[in-house]
Amino acid sequence: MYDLYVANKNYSSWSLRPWVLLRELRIPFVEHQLFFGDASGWEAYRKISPSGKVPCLVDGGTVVWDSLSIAEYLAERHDAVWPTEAAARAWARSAAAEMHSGFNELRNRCSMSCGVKVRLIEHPAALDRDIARIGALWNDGLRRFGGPFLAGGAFTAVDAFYAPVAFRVQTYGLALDATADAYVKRLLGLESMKAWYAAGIEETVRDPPHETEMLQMGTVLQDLRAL
Ligand SMILES: N[C@@H](CCC(=O)N[C@@H](CS)C(=O)NCC(=O)O)C(=O)O
Repeated sequence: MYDLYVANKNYSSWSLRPWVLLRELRIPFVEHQLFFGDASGWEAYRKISPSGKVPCLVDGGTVVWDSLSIAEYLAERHDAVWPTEAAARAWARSAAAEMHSGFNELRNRCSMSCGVKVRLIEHPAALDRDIARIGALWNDGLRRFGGPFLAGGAFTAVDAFYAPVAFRVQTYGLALDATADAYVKRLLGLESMKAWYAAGIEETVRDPPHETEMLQMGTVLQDLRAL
């Protein structure tokens, strides 16, 4: 049985990736949750994960401490993590890597906060470029491999890597074309995503740095989180 360490479901986009992947592939795991701001919890966690960051997967004596590495580790043990067809697999890996190492403007300006609706104060060209690229990439995958998921008929790791973007689109009301928008709705409608969201809005712990960052970037229109 795998142990997966994640942080606050409201905020932690990196944690969501392996969590939603494991859930969608029906791979059993034990979840351990840390909360931002709980200094002693994170201190203890550094003895488990060398980077001290979430997510981290522990499989017996093996520690895997990065979301992309976790996907690859799981792929060595479970068939359905990446598409079976080589061209689809290459596309999916490239798209997941693009998310892993890019889209900085989207990531910095629109930090994940599932339970909140925000109107951005500024909408710079760099953000439009990130959103346009994501829309084009999704359209390409959906058309090339026939959907309803990015690399074909099944949810794979590439969908897990873009799952946090679906929450960002919902929070910040980001405009996408109809095909990309339908894909966001498809992701948000997955049982795993609904469970993550429900747990996220039930969280009462607030992380001041995340809240401050969000308020610097936008105006909160609606806060659906439990008090
Ligand atoms: N490249 C890492 C990034 C992980 C990451 O930045 N995690 C953040 C939270 S979402 C974290 O753990 N921050 C805690 C800290 O920096 O102390 C991955 O993909 O797993």
